[in-house]
Amino acid sequence: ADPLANDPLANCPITIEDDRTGLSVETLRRALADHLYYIQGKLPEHASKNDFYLALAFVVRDRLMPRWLYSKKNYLQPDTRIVSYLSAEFLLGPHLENNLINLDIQDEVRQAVQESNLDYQVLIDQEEEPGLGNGGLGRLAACYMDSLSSLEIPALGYGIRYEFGIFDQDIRDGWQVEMTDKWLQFGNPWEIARPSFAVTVKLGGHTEPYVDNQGQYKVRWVPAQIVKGIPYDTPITGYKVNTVNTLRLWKSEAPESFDFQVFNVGDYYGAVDQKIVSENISKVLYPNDEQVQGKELRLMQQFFFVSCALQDMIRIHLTSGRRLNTFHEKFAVQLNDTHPAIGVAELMRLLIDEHDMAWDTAWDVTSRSFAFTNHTLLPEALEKWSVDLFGRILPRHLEIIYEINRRFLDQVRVKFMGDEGHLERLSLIDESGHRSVRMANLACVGSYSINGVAALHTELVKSTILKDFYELSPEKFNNKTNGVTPRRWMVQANPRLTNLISSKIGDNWIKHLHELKGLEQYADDPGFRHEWRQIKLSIKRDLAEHIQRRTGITVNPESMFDVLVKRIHEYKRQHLKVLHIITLYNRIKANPDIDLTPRTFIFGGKAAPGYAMAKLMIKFVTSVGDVVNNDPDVRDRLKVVFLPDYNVTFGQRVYPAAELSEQISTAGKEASGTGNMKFSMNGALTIGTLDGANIEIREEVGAENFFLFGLKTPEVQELKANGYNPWDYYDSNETLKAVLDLVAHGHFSHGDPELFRPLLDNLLHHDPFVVLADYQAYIDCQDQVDQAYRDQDNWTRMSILNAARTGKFSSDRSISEYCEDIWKVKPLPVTVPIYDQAQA
Ligand code: F58
Repeated sequence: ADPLANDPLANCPITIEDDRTGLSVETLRRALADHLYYIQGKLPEHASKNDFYLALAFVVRDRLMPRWLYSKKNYLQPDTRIVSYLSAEFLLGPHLENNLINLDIQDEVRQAVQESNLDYQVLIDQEEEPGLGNGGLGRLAACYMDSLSSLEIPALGYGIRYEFGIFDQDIRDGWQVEMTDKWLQFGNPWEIARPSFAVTVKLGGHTEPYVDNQGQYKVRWVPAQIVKGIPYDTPITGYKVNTVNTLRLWKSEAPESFDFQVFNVGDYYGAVDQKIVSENISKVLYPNDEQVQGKELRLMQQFFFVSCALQDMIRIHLTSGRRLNTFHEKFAVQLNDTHPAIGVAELMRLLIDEHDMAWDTAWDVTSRSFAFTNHTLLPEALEKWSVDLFGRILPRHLEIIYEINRRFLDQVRVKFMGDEGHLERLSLIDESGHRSVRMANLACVGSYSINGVAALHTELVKSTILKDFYELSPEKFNNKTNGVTPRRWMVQANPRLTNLISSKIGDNWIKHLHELKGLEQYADDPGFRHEWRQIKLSIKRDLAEHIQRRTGITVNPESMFDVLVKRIHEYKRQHLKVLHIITLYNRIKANPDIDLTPRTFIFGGKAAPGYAMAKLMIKFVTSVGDVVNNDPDVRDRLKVVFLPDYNVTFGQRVYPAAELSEQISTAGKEASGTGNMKFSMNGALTIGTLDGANIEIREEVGAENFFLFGLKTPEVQELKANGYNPWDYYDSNETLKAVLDLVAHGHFSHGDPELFRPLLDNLLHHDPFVVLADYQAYIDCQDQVDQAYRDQDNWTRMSILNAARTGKFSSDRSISEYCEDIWKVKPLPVTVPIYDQAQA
């Protein structure tokens, strides 16, 4: 049944402007007042900034609603193929301005807000960003949703509606302090609950065999607990198209019927406990990046949202009038890392146990549905679950995994006859020590495509962590270099640069980023360079003001803005950057009149709450900053700033203001990086190692416009294989020795030699990320940066060329490749009869 066939609006098109769809300034102004009055229930004189923000958000939401409804309607057409993006994280960032841009109503809304005597920027800044992700992986999912809509691809994102997203970070006495992120406390105008599509999810208990009424032997899962998943839908607008896809996030609740059962037998407190357990599942995002802990609740989260998603997809498929043996024709299901990999076993269970499908058919459907993206090479980030824990939560899935494994290993035996090593490594079960389920192996066996996120990363995946799978099924492996959306990271974040670019080459580049190439011809134009530089300077001034407000530190907008923002992790080497700062500081102390390029070092990023070394690295940055910023000899030539609570909103401020982008991970450790792309697009030059997508950025912008340093991946491997001894570097390098000794003597810790001892000990005796081995190369390269910055004209030229040559790093390019090579899905433009008839 087509639920919209009788849409009264469709049959009664709007031909005059009304308060829900009208776009004239007058109508928008009236709509704002209307929402304040009737939705917020406030008179203007009693309304808070937030009330006005919410009213405005509803005005905008109204205007995307017809597009959203007709995009949803398309999902239900029998032959619409849909991309289903499964991700435990979606780091969306604020919606309001993004939607204004995509709907192309920014000017009208700005004017209506102004005529309502309100400040546009104040309302925009009011929005609390949904921080439902840790870092790159979650943000990538958000960029990909944007591109899917902008490219008019029918897509559904599925994830978890965490009540508390990534913690808010405060810095007290130089240390990170975590606070809960109460993003929902003042209401979320961008979501619509859909309780009528709620599903139930089982957990725990045991399985038992039975014979069904057709005489078939089957298995029944008798759960210990049932939870309800309620979907909350958020619209994902495309840029200047009708497509508005849906991000469907699931909230866990206790099912009424279930706690009544307990209640009836008199166990009231038991019922309350149960309710708490159920609601806990979607309570909070785990704040670890690149490090997994085998926590029971985390497994429950993963299973919960994946089960909800697959049940929802099955409902959609059946509603569109098709049979389940064609599920893989309806949906291309992308696994964003191994977090949703349990979906392979869950789809098997749903098809076999709940929809009576035979194993072979179910496996055929399942293994043609899933595709898997790997985002990491770090061994500590590879998900494994102890068999005990797994069996306690998902007893039926454990049986199914054993059966998948049995059949899989039979095939492996044929291919690698007599080679036990292959069998051990390919097995879904790790039998060494405490037995565990290997989620990457499950994802590989159950997927028809396996991809890495940058060219180097994909090669390393094939030659290291998934080598055996590559040898077994090379045809499954492919690379999809990451990308970022120019709508958020240029148009929204950097309107001034956007306008300048569009004034020269038109605005087609926003949809076709390769067209930025057209800027190359202006790289030598003195007038254009001047404008380019003035814009950068004005943005730097704004950031300087923000830094002053936020940290009390005064920075010089004319100094070089040297930026390192990303999660805090040893492999990302924030400490290497600090060693550079101390090196410059020592030069000044030795020779106070030394001529060096004034720099402002801007750091930002969160440390996982349980990662002591990362937290100490934050303290290291802030402590060095305290000394350097206040030493009169420095004469403000160096300023070190750690901006608390780095998030999407702050990213939008900092990328446009940056002149030097720090991408200094140990070669072979950063899968891709995506911040590197955002900087480059906004005209920052990169200092970086040959790691992740840095390699491809350098290829695109030209080696002469990129500051390269450091060991290459094979060199790092070789160094370590030959017994790397960091102490040798300390011993033989006077400057490095002076830097580390200064720290050891407590110069940055009020004389306390203990504070940074763990950091120093680690560097001098282990140094797993070869910081000391790369130190001198980094310093030398930074000296070249210093020299290059002195020639402002040439620096600007390089800056323009960087922006002009980043076309490849649009997420539109990435998504087009996924669509063509993996998903086999084509654009499906959405028609909206309300508008189309009105226009006719
Ligand atoms: C990141 N991974 C990679 N993981 O580190 C980065 O190189 C890459 O550009 C990005 O993915 C997108 O492909 C990442 O952000 C996480 O945050 C996980 C969160 C959940 C636990 C395991 C890490």
